[in-house]
Amino acid sequence: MRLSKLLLSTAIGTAIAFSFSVGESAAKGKVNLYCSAQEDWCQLMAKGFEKASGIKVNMTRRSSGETFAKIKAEARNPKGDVWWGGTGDPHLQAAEEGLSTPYTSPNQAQLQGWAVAQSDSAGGKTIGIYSGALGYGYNEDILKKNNLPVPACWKDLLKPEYKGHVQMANPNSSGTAYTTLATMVQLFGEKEGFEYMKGLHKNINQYTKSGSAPIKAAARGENIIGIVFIHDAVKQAVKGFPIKSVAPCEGTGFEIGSMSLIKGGRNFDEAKKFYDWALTAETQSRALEVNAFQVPSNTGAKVSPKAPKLEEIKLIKYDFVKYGSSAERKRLLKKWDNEVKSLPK
Ligand code: S7P
Repeated sequence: MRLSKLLLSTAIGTAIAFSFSVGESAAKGKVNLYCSAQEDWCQLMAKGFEKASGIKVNMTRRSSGETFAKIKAEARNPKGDVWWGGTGDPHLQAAEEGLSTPYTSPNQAQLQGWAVAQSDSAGGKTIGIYSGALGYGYNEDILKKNNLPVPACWKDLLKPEYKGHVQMANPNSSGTAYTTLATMVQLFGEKEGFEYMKGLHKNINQYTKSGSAPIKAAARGENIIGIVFIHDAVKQAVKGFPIKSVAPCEGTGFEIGSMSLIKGGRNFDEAKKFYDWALTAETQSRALEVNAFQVPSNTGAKVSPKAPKLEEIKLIKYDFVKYGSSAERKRLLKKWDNEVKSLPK
């Protein structure tokens, strides 16, 4: 296709994608949104779409692994229409297990290559909406009060002096924690990666359900170190809590936060409208209103200067196809349950 023709078709596509938002306050319909980002961002997305489209949004917020399990349990009688947010691995697993539907948005041309690659690897059944690096954060005040050293690496978290001071989520329910497990396996190799998780287990005070809970607990002074996405630690610091974030010295994994249309969803047309709207630069720029500092997938969306700079972080070559596959995710979670979670502290 010649460039002028390509630009024309992109412009027409974008116009179609936006047409519903203009003067459609009278539009009817509803969409059931399953949301796996932070509660405040989920609320903003739900209200923002209602305002832009006139379509009613019923939003339910759950962690990534929990949402995957819910969609799977409801497969014969789907109750959700669109799954927005959460780490990409369970979205890929949903695609492989036939729980989501392929769709190509007219706005796809505006996205970063990594967002489209996520879609391509799943036959168009999911798409990248943001990206962010894994790391950890700590409460600087309590760390000092306890005379603890400042950690800088993953291996630092194994030190006996941190016993009872580290928190992470359970990788079965949380996408953040599954990313942690898959990162250790890729960074250190499977044998050493599991030894690392076993060593870490000795220092863990609690496995939470939600991925960002450990850093929220640190912000409240109820925990010292939380293994989370770095943007979730920055969010607490921006709120004024004494939280410092760490991009571990050995290197680290990252997520491609994703969105999928749920197969058999009863409000498919409304779900597609939400999907198109969620990919626009304008919608993605609104993340900054709730201090969500992930890297947006739309190339035109605003990025805050406070956001972690992925190009300055030593990122591993995270294999999303392998670690988002149904067999590998199930295998690693079972192994973690059997060999790590069951160990005494
Ligand atoms: O919105 C922040 C964020 O960290 O939450 C998502 C996360 O998967 C949801 O929490 P769980 O770890 O409990 O699943 C991330 O995708 C996102 O960056």
